[in-house]
Amino acid sequence: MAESPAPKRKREENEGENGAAGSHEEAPASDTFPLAELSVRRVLRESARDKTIFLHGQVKGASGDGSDAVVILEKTPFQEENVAELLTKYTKLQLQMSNDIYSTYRLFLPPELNEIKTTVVYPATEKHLQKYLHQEVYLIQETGEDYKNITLPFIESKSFSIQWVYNILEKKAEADRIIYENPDPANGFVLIPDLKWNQKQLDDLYLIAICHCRGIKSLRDLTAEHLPLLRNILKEGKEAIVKRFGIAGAQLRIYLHYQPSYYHLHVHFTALSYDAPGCSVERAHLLSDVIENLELNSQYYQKRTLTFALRADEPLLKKFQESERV
Ligand code: M7G
Repeated sequence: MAESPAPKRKREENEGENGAAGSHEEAPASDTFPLAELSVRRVLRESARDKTIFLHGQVKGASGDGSDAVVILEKTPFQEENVAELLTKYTKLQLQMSNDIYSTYRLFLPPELNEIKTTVVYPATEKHLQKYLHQEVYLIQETGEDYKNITLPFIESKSFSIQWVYNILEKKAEADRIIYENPDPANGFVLIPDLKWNQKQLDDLYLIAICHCRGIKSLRDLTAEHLPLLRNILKEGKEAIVKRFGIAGAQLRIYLHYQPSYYHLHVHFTALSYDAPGCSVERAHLLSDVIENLELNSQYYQKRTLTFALRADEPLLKKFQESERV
């Protein structure tokens, strides 16, 4: 994305306060994952296009207990303001081929200009391994009845822990990363950079708004009663993002996932120009549409059929197959 001068200025102004360049982003040594002790078991998924690899490993050695870990390595987008540095501070330029006016090279950079975003889930559960494993996908058309009979009992027994969500809401984790908060217990929320975003460039901007109110599992639970909460998230989330990052509401994609991975209501905010993972039509529901649908009919999301994809070995797919709904 070509950054307009205004957002760029915003980034620089805020770098010390919230940007990843700030030293507060570096975890204390005791919290650091022992990457060197990881033995890689298999590649779960890989994408040449996204320049990402998902690894399943196990930690051995003194600090590890042989538990599973998911490690995601990702080459990050270029930062416009650093490109000039890349071209002057490189350590080696190796010619690969040359033909007439065309040539290709291998450019070697000093480590500080060559970082890899690394996301760790440790200890990882079987469900985390499945989440990242590349698999065939199947489309489910879940009626309101299917939700009550199949999905709800399943998510009540088997969904991911949402402790990380409570840690954010209770300021036990990531408190210094909060971009905005409306503290109202019923209609308030916390806006925070998503795990997927390193905050170094705006091209792949990704934040999430997590509502304070507990017990709203997903889109399926929403009724007109939640309209004040949803309107707050839409309006105040946009205002906070334009203020902090200089990106206007019209350049944001604001949506909920159905199914989500974590069953505590949250809303995704991504840069419109960024093809964010999970923004496909079978998963993303624009918050503005959700609000209008609830204004038309309070029971909209209890009644209508919702479509989503499930991967081949997800246990929920098995439940739909057992009920002959796939
Ligand atoms: P989702 O729709 O429930 O699932 O979204 P998805 O991960 O399949 O998209 C949850 C969102 O929360 C995702 O965008 C995650 O990247 C993000 N997320 C997950 N965790 C465990 C954390 C976390 O610990 N901190 C933050 N800031 N974001 C997280």
